[in-house]
Amino acid sequence: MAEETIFSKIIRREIPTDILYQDELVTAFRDINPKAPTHVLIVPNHLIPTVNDAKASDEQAIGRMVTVAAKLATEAGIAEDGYRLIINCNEHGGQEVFHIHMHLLGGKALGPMVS
Ligand code: IU
Repeated sequence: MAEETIFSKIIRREIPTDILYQDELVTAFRDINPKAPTHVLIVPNHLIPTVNDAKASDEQAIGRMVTVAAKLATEAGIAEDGYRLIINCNEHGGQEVFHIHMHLLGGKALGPMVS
């Protein structure tokens, strides 16, 4: 069994967090250390440590992460200008919290991806 992270506590609302959206599959909340005017994390409610651990049975939750990101981008008024979705994986990807999360970043021109 993978070890829970702080995100499980956020999902269960055991830690005060700015939760923007929650349903039976995913939860979205503001990143505590925003890197852009809009910086939201969208996570599956059940623990999947990394993208490498994603199974066919996780596809519904992972797909929901994308549609919820688009909904939140629209609500934030950044959909038309555009935004970036990122999922980091393991050390080279810069993953720090081992519970899959999609970053929704926008509200300014982010420029090209860094190498
Ligand atoms: P990463 O993809 O694992 O590198 O991103 C982790 C993100 O989780 C990072 O942007 C943190 O600011 C964010 N975060 C958070 O929003 N709340 C927390 O309690 C913790 C990390 I720990």
